[in-house]
Amino acid sequence: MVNFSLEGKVALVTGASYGIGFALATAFARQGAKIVFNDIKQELVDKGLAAYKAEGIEAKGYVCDVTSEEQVNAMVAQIEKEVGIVDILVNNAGIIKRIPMVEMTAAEFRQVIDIDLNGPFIVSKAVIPSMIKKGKGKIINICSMMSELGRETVSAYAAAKGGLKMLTRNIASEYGEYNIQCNGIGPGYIATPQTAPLRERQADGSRHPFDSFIVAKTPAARWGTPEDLMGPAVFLASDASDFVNGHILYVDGGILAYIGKQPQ
Ligand code: NAP
Ligand code: GCO
Repeated sequence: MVNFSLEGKVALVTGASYGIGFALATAFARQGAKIVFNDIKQELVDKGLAAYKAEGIEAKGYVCDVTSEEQVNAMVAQIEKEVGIVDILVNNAGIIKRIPMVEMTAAEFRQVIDIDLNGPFIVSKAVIPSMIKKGKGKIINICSMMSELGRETVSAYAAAKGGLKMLTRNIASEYGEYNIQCNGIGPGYIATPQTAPLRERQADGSRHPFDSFIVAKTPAARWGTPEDLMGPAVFLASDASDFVNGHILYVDGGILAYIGKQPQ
């Protein structure tokens, strides 16, 4: 019997007040998981709690910056005390800066690496010891098309997401013997606040050139939605994927397989 249930499991999704993280946490809750999430501002945690409540989900939210090992360790200790050991971790929190590399400051580059790569390291390091004691655990890192491809202006993000792909494989390699599975989800281009600038209508009401470009590059001929990621995430969070480890599951509508539609 294939088991996709998450009944009674504690799922921590970082940066999950809205966007992809919120969608994944909602999917986990519908499979029976207890949801805990964090954001860097109380007002966003409160906004997230209200949004979960509107979905009938009694989540618990914590103010925590994933780049702070002190804040992360305190949050995980509080979760273990108030809710239970984290069974499922989704390293979702992330930012992007779209700046030509030679114009990007070292501080801007470091900030993206800190949140998108150091953050998943810090949070994974905080939850793995209890997963080892429990004899099982699931870690899902939210990678990207930029784990495989580059493009203008996203050097820091691509470096971070490429590193996150290899961190995923290394956690799988180092902790697989403790029945911990660490996999990645590589979303394609998803309609969330993070990509809103790439979809903004032009002054004349026409589509953003990047919007048209992505639709032409995607066999599905559309942007993805956070809902498209729910099923793959439930699979990787459930017992159904216990023999899947170190894998990056691309959920991209086919972009990585496709040369792109020939211009008419
Ligand atoms: P989003 O809408 O910008 O949401 C990102 C979330 O991360 C926000 O809740 C944000 O909180 C939080 N966050 C940022 N820095 C944080 C920190 N230091 N500590 C804790 N939380 C922090 O992004 P999204 O589109 O949902 O993307 C979520 C993840 O998917 C990211 O890792 C992104 O790189 C990845 N991804 C997105 C796409 C896409 O097309 N949208 C595709 C592939 C991968 P604040 O609002 O307080 O900043
Ligand atoms: C960009 C986009 C992408 C998406 C995503 C694609 O500027 O190219 O923001 O990076 O966020 O990572 O998988």
